[in-house]
Formats: sequence, structure tokens, C-alpha cells
Amino acid sequence: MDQEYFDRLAQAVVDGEADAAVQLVNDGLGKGVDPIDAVERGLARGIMKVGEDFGAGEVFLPELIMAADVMKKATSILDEKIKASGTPRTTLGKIVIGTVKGDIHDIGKSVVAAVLQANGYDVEDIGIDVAVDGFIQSVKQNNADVLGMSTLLTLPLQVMGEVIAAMKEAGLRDRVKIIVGGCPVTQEFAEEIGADAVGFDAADAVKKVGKLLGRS
Ligand code: B12
Repeated sequence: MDQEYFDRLAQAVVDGEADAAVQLVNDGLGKGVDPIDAVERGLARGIMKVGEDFGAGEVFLPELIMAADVMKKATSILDEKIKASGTPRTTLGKIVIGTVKGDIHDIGKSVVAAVLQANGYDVEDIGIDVAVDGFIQSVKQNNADVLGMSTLLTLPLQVMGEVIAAMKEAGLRDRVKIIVGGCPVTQEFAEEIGADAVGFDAADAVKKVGKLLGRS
């Protein structure tokens, strides 16, 4: 598919056109478009534009919500395709992933979960607005090798540090690797709270998790 196709996908998100986006996604899949490209080169560019305009006060919350709805509908089709695209094999490791308490953003986290799953990991997505205890319980129950935490908001960043402190207290920190991500998360912040890595997009998440588990 050419650049124009990805531009139209991005524009459908900007315009809040759910039907058009779903149609474009299905057309693209029928023509062999890589679902990860459809997210990263198309839809994500659209939502980023809306996010920038929202930050600059040029678009308002209702438009942001509409664009996010388009994004969610279109990415959920693609997430399923991405998950199904991985060849079944012995799992490379168990990953628990969620968005921290105070934050309901779930699109980026879900994309990361789908891409990790497609790359051979067994992924437990525990959703959004997850409290410290929710992470600890899930890590224990799933006997996780890796914990992934996401936030796009500044205030909930501190919850990531609280989860890491609780992991230590529960005696889990030594055997579980921790990766964090989301737009306000920097390498410096990850080091400051004692995370093992930061992932800047889904491909980076796969690379860093592989490294943490000694698989690359
Ligand atoms: C869509 C969106 C929404 C949607 C979310 C819908 C949903 N179901 O998720 C809705 C409309 C609900 C929303 C609500 C709000 N939002 Co909002 N939102 C966005 C927007 C435009 C895009 C986010 C997105 O989906 N991006 C696309 C995905 C693919 O990218 P991503 O999330 O960054 O994820 C990638 C990487 O970060 C990374 N990654 C992410 N998580 C993880 C985790 C791990 C482990 C790893 C390795 C990697 C990783 O990989 C992902 C894939 O590439 C951003 C703008 C932006 N620049 O991010 C604002 C933005 C995040 N929102 C913002 C705000 C302020 C809000 C609200 C507080 C608004 C309000 N006044 O109510 C509320 C939040 C309420 C709450 N308590 O959570 C601000 C945050 C400012 C800040 N620093 O705190 C932003 C930056 C907009 C802005 N410029 O002001 N939002």
C-alpha cells in the first residue's frame, strides 16, 4: 500500500470517522497490509495529531473522545490480527501488563500487548486504572517473568514507583523484570524508579523484553 493509504487512515482518526476507518482497515488487510504498519504508520499518526491539537487548545475533549473511539475500534480489529499472526510455539515468557491507577488510556498498552503476544510471549493484559495491589496479585497468580506498566499521564507516574516498591516488599522484585512505557516515561525516570527498561513503542518493547530475558 502506498503512503496515501496510511494518510487516509490517519485522516479518518482526525475526522472522527469510525466507519471510514474500519472500512479502510478491512480493505488494507484484504490487500495484505501489515497490521502493525496500519497502526504505527496510519492510525497512531492521526491520534498523535489530535493529541497535539488538544494539547495546544485547538481541539476539545469531545473531538478527542471521538478520535479515540475511532482509534479503539480500528485498533481492536488490528490487535486481533496481530495476535493471530504469531506462529504458535512454546512461550518465550509470561508477561503481565496494565495501565496504572489514575489513567484510563489503553490503546498503546493494548498494541504493545498484542505485538508481544504475536512475538511468542504469553501476555496477560490486566487493563486500565490498575492499583498497586492489582499488579502484585496478577504477577503472583501468573508467575510472571516480566511486568509491564503503562501511563500517558504525568500524575500517575508515581504509581509505577509504588508498584516497584511493593514488588520488593512482596519478595518478587529479584525474579521479575520490569519494563515501563508511555509518552511521559523517559530513560532517566525508568532508572530513577528502579525499572529494568523503558519501551518507546511496540517494536522497542519486543526488543527490550527479549534483552531482559536474555533472548537476544
Ligand atoms: C486517545 C487519547 C485519550 C483517550 C483515551 C482512549 C483510550 N481508550 O485509550 C481519551 C479521550 C479517553 C483520553 C482521556 C484523557 N486524556 Co488523553 N490522550 C489521548 C492521545 C490523543 C493519544 C493516546 C494514544 O492512544 N496514542 C496512540 C498509542 C498507539 O500510542 P501511546 O499510547 O503513546 O503508546 C505507545 C508508546 O507510548 C508505548 N507504550 C505505551 N504504553 C507502554 C507500556 C509498556 C510496558 C511499553 C514497553 C511501551 C508502552 O508503545 C505504544 C505503542 O507504540 C494522547 C496524546 C499523546 N501524545 O499521547 C492524549 C493525552 C495522553 N491525554 C491527555 C489528557 C490530559 C487526558 C485527560 C486527563 C483529559 C481530561 N481533561 O479529561 C483524560 C484522562 C483521564 C484519565 N484519568 O485517564 C494528555 C496528557 C498530559 C499529561 N502529560 O498528563 C495527552 C498527552 C494530550 C495532550 N497533549 O494534552 N485521552
